[in-house]
Amino acid sequence: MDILRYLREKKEIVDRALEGYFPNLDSINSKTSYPHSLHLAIRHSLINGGKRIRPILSIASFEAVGGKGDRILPFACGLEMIHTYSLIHDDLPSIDNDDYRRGKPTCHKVFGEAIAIMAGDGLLTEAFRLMTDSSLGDPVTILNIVTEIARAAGILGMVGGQVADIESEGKEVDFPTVQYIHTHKTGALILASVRTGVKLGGGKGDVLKAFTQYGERIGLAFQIVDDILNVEGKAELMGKSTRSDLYRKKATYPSLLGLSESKKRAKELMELAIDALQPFGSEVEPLKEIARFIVFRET
Ligand code: GRG
Repeated sequence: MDILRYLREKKEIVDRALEGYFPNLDSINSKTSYPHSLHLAIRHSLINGGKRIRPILSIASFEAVGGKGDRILPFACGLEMIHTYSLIHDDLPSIDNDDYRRGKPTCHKVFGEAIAIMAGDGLLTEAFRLMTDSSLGDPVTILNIVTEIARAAGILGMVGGQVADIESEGKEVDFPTVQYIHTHKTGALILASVRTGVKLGGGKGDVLKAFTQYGERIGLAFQIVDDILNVEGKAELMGKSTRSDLYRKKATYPSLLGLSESKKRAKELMELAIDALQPFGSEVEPLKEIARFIVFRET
């Protein structure tokens, strides 16, 4: 299959849906979308940017287990909104202090720190409003999915991993600490994206178990590759600054294991992720290709 075409088509669907949830520029400039700065800051960071890997994973998983229709879209968009909030906050001067993201100046560079913090908070909260819409399916399933996403995004997941990451800067950390950072800061939301699609599509038992293994493996591989790209990626392609991990003395796979071992581990995880989906047929082909894309990507 042509994975680049698949990713492009799914990204267009996600982008269109995201556009629909927020006021467009014309209505922001009219008086209906007050406060304008908040809406402009959210649009700046969310619209027309990013690979949309998390929402695409949720859609691909939903469809792989037989899910049909658009019910997945509010979850796909909610996951992307949570991810975008984390990027806005991650870039703040008190955290990574980054100037570029998704090919543009970071949110706080354009709108100031206070509005950037609020744009992140707004996206996080709005994501949950979107996902708890009771028309999306059986309320018990919706509640179960939303609880899992909250767990993955919060103290037991992404926020916990981010704090461990911040506190590891400049220190010599051991391998289990790096593993904790990667599986929580990045892996948890990726895994939740896969499991959201499976659960909403009705997948249970051994199916959910196999997709969970897939999600855990690509989640870790994603952050290892992010570490590798921070060392040898091209900033102009990636739309964000590179080499910053070294400067900030971050706990990363390359800093602990070296580049070549890190690449080897990322490829091993990719193979293991693909293996986890071996019991299934052509319906999981997009997910297998996404695993390869994650490891061989340049952005
Ligand atoms: C609450 C103050 C406060 C901060 C929270 C939770 C958090 C900040 C940050 C999470 C850490 C984080 C940003 C993890 C994700 C790391 C990562 C791999 C980002 C890049 O993801 P891509 O490549 O980016 O999918 P695009 O732009 O393509 O969406």
